[in-house]
Amino acid sequence: MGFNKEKTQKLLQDIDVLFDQLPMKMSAKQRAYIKNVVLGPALKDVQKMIEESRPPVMMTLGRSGHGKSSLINALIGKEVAKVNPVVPETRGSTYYEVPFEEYGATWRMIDTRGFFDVINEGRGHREDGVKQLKKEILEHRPDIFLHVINIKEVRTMSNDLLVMKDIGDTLKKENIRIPIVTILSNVDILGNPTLPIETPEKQGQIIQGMNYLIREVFQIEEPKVKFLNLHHPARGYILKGDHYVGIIPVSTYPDNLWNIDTLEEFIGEVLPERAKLDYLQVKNQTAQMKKFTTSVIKRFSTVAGGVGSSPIPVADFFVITPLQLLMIIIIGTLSGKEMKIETAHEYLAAMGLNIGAALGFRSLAHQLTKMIPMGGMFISGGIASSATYALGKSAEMYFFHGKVVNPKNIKGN
Ligand SMILES: Nc1nc2c(ncn2[C@@H]2O[C@H](COP(=O)(O)OP(=O)(O)OP(=O)(O)O)[C@@H](O)[C@H]2O)c(=O)[nH]1
Ligand SMILES: [Mg+2]
Repeated sequence: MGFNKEKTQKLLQDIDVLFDQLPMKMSAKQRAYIKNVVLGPALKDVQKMIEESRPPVMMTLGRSGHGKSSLINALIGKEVAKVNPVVPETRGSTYYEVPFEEYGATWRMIDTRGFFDVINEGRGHREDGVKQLKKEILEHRPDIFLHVINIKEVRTMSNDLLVMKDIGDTLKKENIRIPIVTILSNVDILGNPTLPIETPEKQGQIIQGMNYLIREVFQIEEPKVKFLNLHHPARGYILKGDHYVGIIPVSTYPDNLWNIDTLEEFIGEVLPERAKLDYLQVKNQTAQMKKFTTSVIKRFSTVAGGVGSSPIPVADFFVITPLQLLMIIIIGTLSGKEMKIETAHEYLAAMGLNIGAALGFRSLAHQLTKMIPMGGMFISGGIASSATYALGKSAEMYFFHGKVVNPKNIKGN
């Protein structure tokens, strides 16, 4: 199961429910303090992060028949866009609102009509076509362009580039920057179609195709190009340009998908922060989701540091414990666990802490302090913060990598 945004959001809105799950035995005053001063700010912060996230908006561009609709289907993992071998299939732009119910997430995909039609409908029409395309771009404000080019046609791309330049100029005037990922499709049927894509011969042809595009079509200088994967140069290039950010070869043919995972990961990196959560939770990408976790850990550590800004006696360390438990639960949730106290228990048990139902809250706090490095009788803000950070990192290693690492062995932030 993956991280479910809607469900998590609902749970976060109901602090009381979560709070009641924590093993608390304390006075009403203590309870109010923890709730309002300690947990409140941290929860609000995470809640805000989730609330502000929105569906990613991805727009395909490219000539008719080059594989725009096939790409959309490959990314979504099922057929939503019509695919047709001969007749231009996508006539006007098609807008897809793609719900992923199991994750409570949504993607927005706009499958545009082919450039080819736009360019070849005679002078007047061409202008109209590009104008229409620009109108749609400004209307939908995509986070990313997926420019699909059949790898066999890289040599005939000058018309496409004119359209791209035209679009680029318009966006510049409006002060909008939309990164373009160039996707070279049809690599499976490049050269000898019976050869598997991973053969050296085929990989060489793919690299040739990418190089041609870079040198002759984009005319980008070598230093601005980097391999996406050093061990597999044919998986794609990163471009250090303002607009063109990468070239990724793929096969979107359903029976012979290739390199879609590289593309998926790359899109995850290029999307703006706000659009990432909805995208990543669907793709369940550990590496990317961890970036999210990192910011959760930082936020919780900061709040813990604030609580300890007037030194608190070690004996009172328990005021931070709920905060830390909650952080562990949220990290577990981001990794795909359920948002409940048992998720924290699972981690603590793996660390060798036995959290039976009968265990009092103070004794849990006491056990936690033993796991976390701190000397002396008082906890300063700095220690509260770095201890919380170490605990978060340890929980992250456990939930994301199944590794048991004592927070004591984690160096500070
Ligand atoms: N073998 C192979 N065929 C592909 C690939 N991508 C697309 N095709 C085929 O090419 C044809 C056209 O693909 P579409 O995805 O419909 O192309 P499109 O860009 O959406 O075309 P329009 O909607 O007309 O603009 C279909 O028969 C696809 O199956 C690929 O990577 N490999
Ligand atoms: Mg299409």
